[in-house]
Amino acid sequence: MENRFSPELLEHLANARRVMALTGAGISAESGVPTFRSPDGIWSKFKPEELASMDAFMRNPKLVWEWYQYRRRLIYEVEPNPGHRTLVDMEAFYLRFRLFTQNVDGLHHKAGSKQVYELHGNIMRNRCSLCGRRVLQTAEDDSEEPAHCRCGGLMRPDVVWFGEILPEDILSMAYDEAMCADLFFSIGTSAVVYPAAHLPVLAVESGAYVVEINPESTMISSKVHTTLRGKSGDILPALWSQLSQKSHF
Ligand code: BJW
Ligand code: ZN
Repeated sequence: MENRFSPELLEHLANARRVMALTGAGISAESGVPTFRSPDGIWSKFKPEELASMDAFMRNPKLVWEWYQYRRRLIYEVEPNPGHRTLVDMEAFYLRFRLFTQNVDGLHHKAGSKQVYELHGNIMRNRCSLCGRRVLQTAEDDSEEPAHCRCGGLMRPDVVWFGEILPEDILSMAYDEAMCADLFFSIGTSAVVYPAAHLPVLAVESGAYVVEINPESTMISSKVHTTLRGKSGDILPALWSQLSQKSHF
């Protein structure tokens, strides 16, 4: 097999002890889930401020609910791709591997990753906007507007909207991990949404070797050690396979 990756990168992969991966919408693109900011992404058809904020939900709960129902139907139909599956192999291989995702689609779990930290929640769960009670969404639920909780509050998707804080325990773990990692992957994210976008930069500043996998240049491309240009569903398996041959594991 052709040696596509630098010896330096393979050395880092072979010797890493603490590995962190941060994924974004791009890792699910090859599964058929649209990204947010690509030319044909979700935001090209909808304005985020009209849909992904509490203000928007309070203004027009039915519209926001319909948008989430549309996306849920799409996500129920799709399967993880080789990019997701390579992260399952990495979790099994490394002594300490932590996977943080901005994605709400649950595809890492579906691929078989055991421990996934979801920074922006999960689209298949709902949460009461008043008392916080959480309920799983069923595949059969084709409601056209949000239900009321038993407390009277409106149920909403259990995701993190603009202006809302991320789950504190998960964010705090992400910061700790980024500061201690010796190898960090930033995969399929435009790195424009904070605080998640700060994690790869923090990892660089804390001494990790940071690898970005993305077909396009992003806000962090000039700051990381290596950028692998291409689709994560191609790059991740190729990288892992080349490493396996090098290390004979
Ligand atoms: C491929 C590929 C392939 C294609 N293979 N790659 C500091 C500075 C400035 C602003 C702020 C700041 N701190 C907070 C803010 C405000 C705001 C923010 O960041 N705004 C920016 C837009 C400027 N952040 C927040 O409000 C956050 N809350 C917060 O900080 O609370 C504290 C606070 C509160 C109030 C005031 C101040 C502070 C919350 C952010 C929540 C984000 N929520 C969303 C929606 C989730 C629910 C849903 O899905 O509906 O999360 S927005 C959306 O963006 C979604 C994503 O998780 C997130 C990131 O997007 P991602 O994953 O990077 O996707 P894309 O589309 O942008 O990029 C895809 C990439 O894939 C591209 O690069 C492609 O090239 C690549 N790609 N195919 C690999 N095959
Ligand atoms: Zn309630």
